[in-house]
Amino acid sequence: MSDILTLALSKGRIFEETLPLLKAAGIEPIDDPETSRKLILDTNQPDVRLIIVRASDVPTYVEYGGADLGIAGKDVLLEHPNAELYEPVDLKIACCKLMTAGKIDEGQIKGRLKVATKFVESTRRFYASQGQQVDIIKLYGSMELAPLVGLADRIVDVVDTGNTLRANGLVPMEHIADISSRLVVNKASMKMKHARIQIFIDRVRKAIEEQ
Ligand code: PRT
Ligand code: MG
Repeated sequence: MSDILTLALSKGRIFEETLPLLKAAGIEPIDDPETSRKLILDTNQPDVRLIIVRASDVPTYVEYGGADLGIAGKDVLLEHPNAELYEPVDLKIACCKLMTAGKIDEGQIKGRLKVATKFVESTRRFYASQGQQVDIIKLYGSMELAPLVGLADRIVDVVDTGNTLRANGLVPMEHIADISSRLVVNKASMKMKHARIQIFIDRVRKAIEEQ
């Protein structure tokens, strides 16, 4: 195993909210991923690098050792229930709720409920726990559209302010899970690079407590 520590994270919300935590751990990226086209970002620490991946790919990179560490939303981790990963820290960033939602004026729904979502695994488990049989329709984005065009009766999505639902005539209905981002660690890295990873974890934990 190389001496380099590789941390996988996604652009946007997670990157922005992770920056202060990285800084507290003494790590500062040299390039800004929003303006750089590089997918591997060097940091002020020569032996620490960041890789920029799709939010939903973070567990895959970390599980298979493409990265030692990663930062992923719990919504994403819940879609990988069998991933071999450690999840040592709740970073308490990018917080939101996983919820069902539907049309304000949906009226009587006939037959089996159709639910559109990119969170197939969480949706399946939620309705199973309610003892309700539903048809799940897998989408990759713009879920809010599905009830408006009759593709589905309901959606399952992450909700923060609720503005996106409201703007599309939808209302949040059932609460499925509270979501925040988690630090995940590759199991082999945790053994082979234990001291360095433990220092990183301790610094991040301290930064969260101080926030
Ligand atoms: O874009 P891509 O498909 O690569 O992935 P992504 O959309 O999941 O990534 P990104 O960067 O948008 O979100 C990364 C993580 O941030 C998610 O996995 C969540 O854990 C977390 N997070 C926190 C959110 C939100 N808040 C959020 N509001 N992720 C998405 N949203 C979206 C939501 O899907 C909806 O379209 O924002 C809209 C709702 O927001 P409100 O404020 O209108 O309710
Ligand atoms: Mg997105």
